[in-house]
Amino acid sequence: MSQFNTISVLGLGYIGLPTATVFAQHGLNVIGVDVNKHAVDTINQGKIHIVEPDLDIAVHQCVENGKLRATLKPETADAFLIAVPTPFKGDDYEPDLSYIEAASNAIAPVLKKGDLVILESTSPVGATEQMAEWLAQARPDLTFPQQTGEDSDIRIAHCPERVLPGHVMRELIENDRIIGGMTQKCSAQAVALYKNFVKGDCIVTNSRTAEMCKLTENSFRDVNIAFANELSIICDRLDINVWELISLANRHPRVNILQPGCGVGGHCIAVDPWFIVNKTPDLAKLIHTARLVNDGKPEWVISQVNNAVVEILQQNPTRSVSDLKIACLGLAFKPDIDDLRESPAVKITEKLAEKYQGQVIAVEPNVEVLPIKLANKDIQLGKLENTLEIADVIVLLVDHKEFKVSNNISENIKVIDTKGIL
Ligand code: SAJ
Repeated sequence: MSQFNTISVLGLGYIGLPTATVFAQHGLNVIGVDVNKHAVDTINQGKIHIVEPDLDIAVHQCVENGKLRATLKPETADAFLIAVPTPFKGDDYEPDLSYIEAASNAIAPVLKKGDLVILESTSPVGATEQMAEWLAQARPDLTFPQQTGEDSDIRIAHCPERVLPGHVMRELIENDRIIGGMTQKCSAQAVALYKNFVKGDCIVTNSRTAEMCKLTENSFRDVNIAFANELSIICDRLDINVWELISLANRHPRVNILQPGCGVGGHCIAVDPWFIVNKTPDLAKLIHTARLVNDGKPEWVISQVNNAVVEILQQNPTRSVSDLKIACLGLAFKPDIDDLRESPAVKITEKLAEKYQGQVIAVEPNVEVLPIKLANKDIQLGKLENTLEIADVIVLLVDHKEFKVSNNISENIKVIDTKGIL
C-alpha cells in the first residue's frame, strides 16, 4: 500500500499529463493543475490537448474511473510534482524560472506537514534550492530541508524527466530515474513515490547533481551531433561521403558518432546546454561551441541551396531564377512526427521562401495543412511524387520514412540531402 493517497501534478503538458496519467493508472488519486483553462476542460472531458501515442486512451480511462481530474487551482495532496516550462528570458539564454516560482506560490497555501514537493522541470543548477526558498518564504509556519535538514516538515527533491517524445508512455515506466533529494529522507520519499510505477532503477543523488545530470545528458547529445554536423561540412569540402565515413568510423568498438542533419531542433537538446553555458560561461567552452555549430547548420544548408541555384543558371543560361522550383522535404523537428515547433527544417524553408518568393514547395507527410505563418510566406504544401516531378532543387531536411523509398529523382535535379537518404 502506497504512503501516497493523493498526488498533484502542476503543469499538464508533454511531461506533466503523461506522468499524472501513469500515476492514476497505478491507483493513486491524481489532481492535475494547469493555468490553461482549455487544457483543464479538455482533460476533464477525457480528451487530450497534446499529441503523444497511447496517451489519449489512458487519459480517457483514468478520467472515466475517477482517478484523474484537472483543476485550475491547487488542492491538498500528499505529494506535488512540478512539471512547468523553463524557457529563456531575454536574448542571452538566461533561464526563466518564473513558471516554477508561480507554481511554488500556488501550492504553498495548501502544503501540510509531511508533504513531498518534486521539481521535474529541466532546470539550471540551484533551481531546486531556489524553489525550496520560495516555498519557505510563503510558509514560515512550516520547516524546509534547507532550514532543518532531515527533520523538515516538507521534503523536496529534483527528479528530472528523461522521456523521448513519441515513446513517453513506455519510457516513463521503463527508464531509470535520477532522484536528487535535498536530504536523504527527501530522496527516500521520492523513490517511494516513483516506485508506484517505475520499473527502471531509481538512483539517489543530491538535487544539484540531479539538475546537472539532466543537462549533461542533453548536452552530451548536442555535442555529439555538433561533431557529426561539423564533419558533414568538412566532408563536403573534401568530397567525402560523410554517411559512409561515420558508418566506417562507428565500426571501431569505442566510437559512436551520431548523425548530421539540417540542425538541432525540439524543446530540449537545443535549449538545455544553454543552462550550463549561462551559469558558467567562462568554463563551458565546448558545450557553447556545440550549440553554435548546430545553430549554424541551417545557414550552411541555405548556402548550399543558393550554390545549387547559381549552378543551374550557369548550366542553363536561358532560364531565370524566378522560374526555378525548390522542394523542401520535411518540416518536423525530427523524423516521423508532426511536431513543427522549434524545427530547423521550418527555419530553412521560411528563409528560402523569403528569398525565392512563390517558388518553395514543402512536402510534409505528417501534416494536412501548413501552419498559417508558413502559408503566409507563400509556401505551398505538396505531395511527394508531384513535387519531385516539378522541382529543380530538392532539399531533404528530415528523414521521414516516406522519403526513404523514393529514389526516382531525375539527374537534372540538384539534390541537397542533409540526412543522406536519397
Ligand atoms: N538529431 C540529429 N542527429 C542525431 C539525433 C538527433 O541531428 O543523430 C536531431 C533531431 O533531428 C532533432 C534533435 O536532434 O532535431 C533532437 O532530437 P532527439 O531525438 O535527439 O531528442 P528529443 O529532443 O526528442 O529528446 C531529448 C532526449 N534526450 C536524449 O536523448 C539525451 C530525451 O530522452 C529527453 O527526455 C528529452 O530530450 C528532454 O525532454 O529533455
